[in-house]
Amino acid sequence: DELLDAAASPVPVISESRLESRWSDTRSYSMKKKLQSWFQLPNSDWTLSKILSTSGAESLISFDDGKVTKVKTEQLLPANPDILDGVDNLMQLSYLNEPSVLYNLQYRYNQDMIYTKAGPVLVAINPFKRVPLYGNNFIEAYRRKSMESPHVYAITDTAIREMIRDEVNQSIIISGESGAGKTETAKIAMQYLAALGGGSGIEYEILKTNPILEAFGNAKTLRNDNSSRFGKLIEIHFSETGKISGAKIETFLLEKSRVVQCAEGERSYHIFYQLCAGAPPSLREKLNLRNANEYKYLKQSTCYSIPGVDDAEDFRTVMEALDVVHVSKEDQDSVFAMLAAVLWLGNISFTVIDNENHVEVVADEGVNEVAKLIGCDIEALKLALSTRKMRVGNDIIVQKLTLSQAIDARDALAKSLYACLFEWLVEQINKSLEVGKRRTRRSISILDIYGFESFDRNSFEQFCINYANERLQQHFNRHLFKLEQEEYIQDGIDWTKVDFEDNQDCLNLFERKPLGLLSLLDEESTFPNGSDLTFANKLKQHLNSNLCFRGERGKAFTVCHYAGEVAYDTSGFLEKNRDLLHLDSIELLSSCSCQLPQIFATNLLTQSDKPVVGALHRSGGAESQKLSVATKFKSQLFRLMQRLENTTPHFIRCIKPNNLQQPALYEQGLVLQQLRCCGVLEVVRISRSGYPTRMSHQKFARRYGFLLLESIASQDPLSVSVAILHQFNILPDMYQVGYTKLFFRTGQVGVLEDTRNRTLHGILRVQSCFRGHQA
Ligand code: AOV
Ligand code: MG
Repeated sequence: DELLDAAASPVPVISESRLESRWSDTRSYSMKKKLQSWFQLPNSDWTLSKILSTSGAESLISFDDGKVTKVKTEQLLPANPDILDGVDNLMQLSYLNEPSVLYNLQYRYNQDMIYTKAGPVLVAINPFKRVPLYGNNFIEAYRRKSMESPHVYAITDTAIREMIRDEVNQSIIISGESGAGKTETAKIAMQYLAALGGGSGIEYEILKTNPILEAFGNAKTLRNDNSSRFGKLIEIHFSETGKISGAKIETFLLEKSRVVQCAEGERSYHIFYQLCAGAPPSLREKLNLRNANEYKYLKQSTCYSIPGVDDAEDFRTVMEALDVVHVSKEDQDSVFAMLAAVLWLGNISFTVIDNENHVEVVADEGVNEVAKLIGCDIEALKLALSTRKMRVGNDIIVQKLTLSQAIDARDALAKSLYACLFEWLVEQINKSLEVGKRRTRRSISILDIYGFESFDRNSFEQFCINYANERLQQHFNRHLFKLEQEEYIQDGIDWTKVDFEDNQDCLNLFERKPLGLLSLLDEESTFPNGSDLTFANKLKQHLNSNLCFRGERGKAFTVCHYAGEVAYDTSGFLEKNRDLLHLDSIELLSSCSCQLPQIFATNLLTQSDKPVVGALHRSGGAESQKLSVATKFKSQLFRLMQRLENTTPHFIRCIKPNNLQQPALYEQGLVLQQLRCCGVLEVVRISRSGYPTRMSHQKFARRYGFLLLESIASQDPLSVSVAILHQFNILPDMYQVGYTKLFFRTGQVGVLEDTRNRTLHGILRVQSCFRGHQA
């Protein structure tokens, strides 16, 4: 808007030098000097070309380097006039085609302007380097509104203002694929809220929850060195005077399998490496800590460090942060003891004792340490990991476990310990940030979940993560679509509702009962003879006609997500969905002398509907029956969506410009794929079918009035505007006149703009001729 406003000054003068200064690179400037169009190169990147001539279906175009070639005219897409280079809202583009959008974002990105609006949505392109856009001076500038270019600060500022003005809860919803920058963006938003709503000191605590949750809930993956492995909603509450009064954090489905296994090149949760590297000597001794490479759980991926990350230093940050959120030193010690216990659990091994593969626990340092750390009897621990109590009729019998059952029991205990610890920590943090019971309408929630993931091998975790993203995408679609249409209706223009193609089909594939992915998974998980293979077969049997589903060979299936196809391998699905912990293990925990294991045991038991002995599992063991992971996650997501529905949403779409986590590398294809699938282009497409360009009657008259060839009777802006529209023969279905604004279909203003530029350049030439004469 700034650009357009400046150009619409009453004296229509644009000097060449001013135009040129907008291009630090003069080469690109000469490239763009004339009317240009986009041409797609064989590598799929788009490049600007100049149309020399067009005859029928063919055009002769020239490139920057002077090469001339003949192409099909349909291969060309119109480029925007120079004046629109680097506009800060994509809505201002006359041509909303993909190369134009890509070019505009890249133009800005190259100058560290990583934020751009796409209509109401903020697009953030990950710079993978420090950019000089943050800190107190910027916060102050956005607060005073002396700075208006798109920014997380600006969108957060809007949220605060709307919260106060409308007394409606707000939400800032951040999405984008893994590594796109959601978590960083969430922190930047929190920084702004803390700065504006600070004063009570609670804002400091809120900021300190980040290093804690990242240490316990983030890990290095192949996509992101600091990948969130849980979803998070933080609801920040404000007092009547606009000061932060408290906050509440809700977390979603932590990926607990990572504790016991992770892929080559990835790491387990940061906190383990931090503890091993940064624990002070007294703590090391107390926990009998080793280096990370001496723990089997950490060793399996042969990746211990992250470039540029100092785990020891980060451990100190976490300890400080725990102090700030009032976790007592004693509790902190218990937390570290639990972490060490998890690590030592992984080192527990078994020996086979008979030819039926039954095992005993090897009496070594591993069991000793675990027993010491959680405060249980060594023999009880050995029994819990190698046997299972079963009820047969009225008798309880003890059955020995096979090697693989014992390993599963051990890993299940490690996973449970860690997940319980994570939940407990969040609970402690929430106590510290406590919001009064009174519900106000002054809160801002920030949602930062794990981004869409597609690896070579995708398992149950990706299945859940991508399902969550699918849900979120729908929320995004519905809201943007609704808002878009509301503006038309408000300004009184004719508007037949545009049906928007959304991801409902894919959601149905997941959620439909009884023949949806989740239902079928649950059903198979309760069958005594169900296996990953029977599950996969059942999917193929029932879902093959679904367009979003494709059965693959063996245990695999593919889902067509909004963000792309993902092939899932069902290996482990049932086990992970059941997420069973033997009652023996829960009993063990409740027998511990340490406080945390006891608390965990209680929580595990209350989470279960009711403990059922000997009923459920094919192995006939005693397990606590509870809701499946998928069902629990689904209802959690539903509740989340309900809560978000009651807020005014503000959307931020993070984009990853390359897969190498490198600065200054903008891969057009990758960006385009994200723009397409994560909905930005869909917002743009909605705008296309609508009237993306809006200008007030006044502004339109001011900007183009001088192009009128005939003088008209009335000088009021609307009459002038209508006269311009007639003169330029803009067809009636290409625009609409609203109460306050003119609404144009895409491309329409481009024609006017070209004429205006040509006329202005004409005036310029005349002026410089005139100056030449004078000299
Ligand atoms: P994510 O949250 O979207 O991924 P992150 O927020 O963790 O992604 O960002 C990944 C990395 O990108 C960060 O660790 C930073 O190095 C860099 N980065 C992101 N945003 C910025 C920024 N504004 N300025 C500088 N560097 C940035 V995942 O959690 O994997 O979905 O599950
Ligand atoms: Mg993240």
